[in-house]
Amino acid sequence: MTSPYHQTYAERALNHENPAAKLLLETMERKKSNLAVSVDVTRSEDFLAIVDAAGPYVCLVKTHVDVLEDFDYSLVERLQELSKRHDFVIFEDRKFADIGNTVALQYSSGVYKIANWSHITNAHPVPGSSIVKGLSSVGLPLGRGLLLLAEMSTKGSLATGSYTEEAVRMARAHRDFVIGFIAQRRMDGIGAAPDEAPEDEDFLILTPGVGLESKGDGMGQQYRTPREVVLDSGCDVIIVGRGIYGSEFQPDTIAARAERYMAEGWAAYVERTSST
Ligand code: S5P
Repeated sequence: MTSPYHQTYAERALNHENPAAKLLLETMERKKSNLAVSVDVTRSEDFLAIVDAAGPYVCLVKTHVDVLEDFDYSLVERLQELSKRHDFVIFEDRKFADIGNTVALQYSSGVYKIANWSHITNAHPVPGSSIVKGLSSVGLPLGRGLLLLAEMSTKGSLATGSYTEEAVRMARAHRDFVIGFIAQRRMDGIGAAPDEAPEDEDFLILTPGVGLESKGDGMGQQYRTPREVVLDSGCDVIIVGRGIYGSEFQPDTIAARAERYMAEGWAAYVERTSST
């Protein structure tokens, strides 16, 4: 069987049963974009302006709704409208990290009610597989998908070696809900004995720490180019935040930068899928 590295997003969509994974892969194929925009700003007005400007070029919008100072639930409705208009998937980057019972409450309830609107969310594997059980009790009936943080982009990250391997084993045991990883490279077969990894293993790899103009941010973030991430490391989605919205919220600049990242990410994917 061809490995996911060489398969097209459309081919891989057929292998996934989880609705959020399918939706993401189909959206990537339809829009010819493997770019996700990460929108980390504190004013709803800026947030919506960035999503609207970058929306046509991305397969996914990644949010941190808890940094919005003027959040109210109507923002979610606006975001959902934009998601329909521009055809993108929504990923709240909540990074859950608590016991099963607590994360189930944090996911379903409170101010944000993340499970109601976010197709995809993520969790740190640090509490063990009970975290997947807790989140899945809420998200699976709603057709949501979960990413585990198997690696991080930051300098000195502790998510390496056997921790990363355990994260992959945890995902392998919950393939209905865990659709892939936040990681810096492909994870298929990691941590499995040669006869253990299922042949059809296909995890989605969403990768932050992507920038064309800088190598880092002075606070531990490390950037690689779309080509390094998609072609050399075999990741599926490039996540770009400040590389797209920088320090200014000019819609023209945001659209132009998003278009550039989209083109670079897609060119790397085309090169990858046409190599043997
Ligand atoms: O390892 C990680 C995991 C995540 S989800 N490194 C990251 O940077 N992130 C997130 O990606 C981070 O929380 C931020 O929202 C985004 C990167 O933003 P940028 O502005 O540095 O591109």
